[in-house]
Amino acid sequence: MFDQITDKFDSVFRSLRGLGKITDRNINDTTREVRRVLLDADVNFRVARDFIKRVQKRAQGTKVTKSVKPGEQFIKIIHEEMVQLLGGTSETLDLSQKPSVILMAGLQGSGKTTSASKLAYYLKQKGKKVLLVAADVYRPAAIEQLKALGQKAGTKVYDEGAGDPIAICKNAIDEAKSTNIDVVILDTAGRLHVDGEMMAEIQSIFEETKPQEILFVADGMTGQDAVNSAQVFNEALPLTGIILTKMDGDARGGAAVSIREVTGKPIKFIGVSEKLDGLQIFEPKRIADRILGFGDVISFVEKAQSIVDEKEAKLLQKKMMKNTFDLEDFRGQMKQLKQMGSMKQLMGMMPGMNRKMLKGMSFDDKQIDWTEAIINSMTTDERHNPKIINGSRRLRISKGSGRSVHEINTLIKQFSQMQKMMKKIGNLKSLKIPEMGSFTGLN
Ligand SMILES: Nc1nc2c(ncn2[C@@H]2O[C@H](COP(=O)(O)OP(=O)(O)O)[C@@H](O)[C@H]2O)c(=O)[nH]1
Ligand SMILES: [Mg+2]
Repeated sequence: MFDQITDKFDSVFRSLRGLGKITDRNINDTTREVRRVLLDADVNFRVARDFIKRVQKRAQGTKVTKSVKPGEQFIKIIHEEMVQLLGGTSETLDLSQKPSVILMAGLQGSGKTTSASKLAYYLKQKGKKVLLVAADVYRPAAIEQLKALGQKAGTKVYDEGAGDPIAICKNAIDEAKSTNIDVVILDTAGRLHVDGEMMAEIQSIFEETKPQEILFVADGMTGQDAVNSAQVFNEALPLTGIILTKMDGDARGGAAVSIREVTGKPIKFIGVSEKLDGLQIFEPKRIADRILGFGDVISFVEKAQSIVDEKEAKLLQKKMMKNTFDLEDFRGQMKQLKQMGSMKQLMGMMPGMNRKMLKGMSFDDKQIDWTEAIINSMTTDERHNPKIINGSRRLRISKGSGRSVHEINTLIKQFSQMQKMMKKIGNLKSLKIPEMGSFTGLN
């Protein structure tokens, strides 16, 4: 996601960081560069222009205040403005009615059917009873596609085969009322291009069903085309939000950055894979971090949480507090780390990691294997109490693991430092493993 734009911002920021003073000259230089980065990423030119103006104005304001790191302050302004441009905070769905109706709108191939099913899956996990409605009646394959996806998501699909889409939607809502359904999702037909007939049809569906949510589904790969069609749909229908799909591809970022400002409507979700679980709530700060190359702490934590067993994590925490964390536990941690992917991938998600620097760095993932081999060659006693590992034991472990004595020394030394650190942390009795929710508002 956004690799190109991120790399370019990275180099702009690198020259900014060394800045001794904010002057008119470097404000102009920097904003000119930022503008070019945005335009290269296919950001709408008006959006780019206005963004630059806001950044310029705020940077001018900081000229007089004495700052320790003027460059960092400049970067902060760009970041804050980017978060605002993306909508500031994330917006949720209005599901206050029973049943609530969600209308999916968009061009053919944008991802309406897929997103409708992903939404159904998402809402089902939140305990909602969902009904998917096959209102794209023009291609039999479209109905079959929705039925298949609905089955996978474990939600009911309403269809009448080919028929009048408006009547189908109304009938489906009637059925939802009598069967205690919480949310009805209307999957409508799109065309390849904006077309009068399609607009008339979706407008009639809107008038007859009075949906609480009208979500415009846009293919994030298509850049400004997505923004232009969003604008047309926004004039025809009171959109309540946007779903930007295919963000797992090499989307340049132009649609994500422009669509909110151009339509005035929030991006509510992004599609990040073809699979049912490939839907994420759009969080402006998180996306701004990604675009600007600040790393993605949340993805990192999510990834960690998907692998780390919660019970095990609690146990480890206890051990840390009691200071009984030993090399055996350490080996277990290494294994989990390995499961999370390559070191390079993980480092890339860490905030503050310079992407260019990362590219040139060689992380040896074998290091983990070697460490594992060393620990494997120890006896249980040695793992529990590394202090007993004297010279002759070191030699034996070295032979057994095929690693040098020097490496074994290093590992033991690092481990004892780690233990010391843990002891300190363990003394902070209030240490808690944060719940996922508390990470979403990360600053
Ligand atoms: N990689 C990826 N593919 C997607 C995503 N959303 C939809 N697709 C694919 O895009 C194609 C068109 O999607 P579909 O839901 O049928 O579009 P519709 O015509 O608007 O209903 C399908 O092959 C989907 O699998 C996404 O977020 N990521
Ligand atoms: Mg479809």
